[in-house]
Amino acid sequence: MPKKSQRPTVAERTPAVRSAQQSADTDALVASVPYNETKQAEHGRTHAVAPPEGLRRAVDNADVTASTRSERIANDKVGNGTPPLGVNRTIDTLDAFRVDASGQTLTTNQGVMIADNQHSLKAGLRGPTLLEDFILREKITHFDHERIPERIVHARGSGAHGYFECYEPRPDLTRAAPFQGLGKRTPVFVRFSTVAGERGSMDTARDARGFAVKFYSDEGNWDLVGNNIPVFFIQDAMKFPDLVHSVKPEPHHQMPQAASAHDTFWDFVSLMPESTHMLMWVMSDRGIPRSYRMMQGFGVHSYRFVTADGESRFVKFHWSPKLGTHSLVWDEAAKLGGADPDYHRRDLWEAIEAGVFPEWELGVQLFTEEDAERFSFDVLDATKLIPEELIPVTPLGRMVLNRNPDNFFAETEQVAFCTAHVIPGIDFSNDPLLAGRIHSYVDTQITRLGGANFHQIPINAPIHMPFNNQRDGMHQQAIHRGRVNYEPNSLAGGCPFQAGARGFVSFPDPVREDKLRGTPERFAEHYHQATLFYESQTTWEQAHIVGAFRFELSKLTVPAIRTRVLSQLRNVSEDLASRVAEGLGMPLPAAMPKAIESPQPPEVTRSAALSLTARPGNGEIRARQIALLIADGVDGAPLRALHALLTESGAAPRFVGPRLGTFTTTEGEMMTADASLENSPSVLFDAIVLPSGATGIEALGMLGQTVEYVMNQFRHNKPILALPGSSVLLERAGIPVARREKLTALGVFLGDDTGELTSAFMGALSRHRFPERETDPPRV
Ligand code: HDE
Repeated sequence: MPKKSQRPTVAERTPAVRSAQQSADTDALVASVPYNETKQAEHGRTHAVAPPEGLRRAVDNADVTASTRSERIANDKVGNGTPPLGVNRTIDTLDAFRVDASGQTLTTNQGVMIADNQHSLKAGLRGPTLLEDFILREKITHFDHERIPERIVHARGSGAHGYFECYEPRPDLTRAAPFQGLGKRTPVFVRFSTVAGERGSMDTARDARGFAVKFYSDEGNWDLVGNNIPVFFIQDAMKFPDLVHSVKPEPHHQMPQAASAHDTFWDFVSLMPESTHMLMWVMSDRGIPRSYRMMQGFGVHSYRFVTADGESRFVKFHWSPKLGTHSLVWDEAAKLGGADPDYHRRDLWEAIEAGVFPEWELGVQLFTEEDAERFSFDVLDATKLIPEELIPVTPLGRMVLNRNPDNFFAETEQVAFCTAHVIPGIDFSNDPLLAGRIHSYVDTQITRLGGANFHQIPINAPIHMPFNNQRDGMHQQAIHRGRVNYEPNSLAGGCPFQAGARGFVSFPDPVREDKLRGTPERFAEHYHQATLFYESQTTWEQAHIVGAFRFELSKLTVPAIRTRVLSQLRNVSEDLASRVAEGLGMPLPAAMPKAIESPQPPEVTRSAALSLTARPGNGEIRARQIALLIADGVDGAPLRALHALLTESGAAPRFVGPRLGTFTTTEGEMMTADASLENSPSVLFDAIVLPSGATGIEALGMLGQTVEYVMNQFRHNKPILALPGSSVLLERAGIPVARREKLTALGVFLGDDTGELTSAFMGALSRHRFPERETDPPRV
């Protein structure tokens, strides 16, 4: 090819000259590749683990790789006629896709201005509507197709944008891009979810929570699709459809919604003893988190970290919330389902809107093949965790969520996570559950998001530009320039060419085995870690587990399933099994026979890290919801002072009255209610304040809703501040007020000194709950 400087510019060339030049340069380009010189490098082990870069040639004349020589014709639609060489615009930032109609007129989808958006086109004012009304038909047709299939599991969820920040470069552990710079920030999108419920189901159902993080790294998208529980129900992907069918609403009548408390679920899990460990977690308070912001996340499976030198270690991922791990209590969760089905969605949204950005630390448990061999359990078994006593968690960075989506559908609904989305430095283990997931997630998007091009939807597109020879398909957004859609090629100078060792190279894990369907021996031990979990809980956490099993099993209609579950629980703990049996009024059956007679003994029988109390959090009360009850005749001054103090601390105090509107305080001032006892029941609040002022107290005391408020706050172990004189409201709710010190220790503050009470209350808020208050059954 002639040198660039000697060539006429494109404008100088006549069409005939351009055409001749294109042909000559094309021929020269192709001739510069007389044979496929990379062919030799496609064979042998050395190249398999360190593949070479692909064949390529520079192309000076853009006409050579163009689809058409007319590509320099410009207009408002095709652009300015500058061929986009080496660019894939479909990955533009979300800003490029945001739509805002400020100052704009209504148009059809074809950009035609709509004169009248009120009326369909009719033959006469009272006449028939005309088929030619393309405006009406376009509007209705689009509306008819607004919904897409919901996720088959994890349908209900909420998402937010943010970033992952690396503490320090860790090339010694992995070459994965997010871990390669001091303070390096990688954009993320996170979606939290429940598993079983449908898209409109309540947030507070007892369930595992999804914790899916998409890292938009500069080496491609990495999705860490985890849960708030470190283990799973099953060991092999083959059982996933059975598990999900059993927990979803029963097929004959589609009940119950978002609940595992029904026959089919317990029938299945009691025949699948490997689910016992996960059952313990779901029946614990982990199944009813206070907030997405206050739960841990886990990658669950063993993955691999791989360094640039090809060194690999296994890794388990842990997200740990800065606010600590906190949960609801069951009675509260059930009531919240009615009071605010969007409880977790609202909490996440409002916290981010308020600038209270949720934060988690990402840590890893790192272990070698040899460590894995030594353990009494198999690290490929997703029903087992690795106790932190065996392998501690190494912190690598933090994640902050600081931006709500613009549009729920475009971002949160259309985001497509996939365990197969890994980047250089991250690889898989042979966990058979993970293998099924690697297939499932892409597969499901093809139906859910309408075809194979879902990766081009803005929220799913990487920031690292994708180039390949995949073409066409439903909803293709890219307009691929040129005629080359295959590799190797010489007509496009070999581009796009393979990256060689710079790209993703699978860790060369040696495999030489018989082809068979089966499970390794160590997978057959089903109970040690369930026992470990139960034994590692505080007494109140154990009581909640007992209560949860009792509740769930009490909902079954087939007594024999209850019996079977009890026999399963006997293999976990005699204490647990007998307390659940007692609560159900049933005798204890014989323990279920175990799949393995003499398993290896467990290394750890108690692990402090498994209790929620291991992570109290940083004690901050920002974004916590506090109700201050008001009515005509309350003392305004102490309430206003407290309101100011709470606001200053970043909490979200709200005045709650018998109705909305204003009330007159004892000082004769007006006080406005932000919410009413009717529209905002006490379950929505983390704490309440009962006012002083005899008339106001009397007015509130007349209302059954006040009694309910106080009763529920007490039953749900949340702090209660009773300003002077208001202890009568406690009494009406059945709370014995005679032993004041005892109540103080239980987070109920009453007395005459407002200042003292306030400081005790503020301290109690950072503790969240006082489970010491509980009795089973509740006395209040
Ligand atoms: Fe999923 N899972 N899963 N899962 N999962 C889906 O993918 C699947 C499993 C998890 O916010 C689906 O895009 C199989 C474990 C989360 O969009 C689907 C198996 C863990 C989310 C799917 C599992 C998860 C999903 C449905 C067993 C914790 C929501 C829609 C082999 C580590 C992601 C979708 C989001 C979603 C399949 C087991 C977590 C059908 C086959 C274990 C957080 O592809």
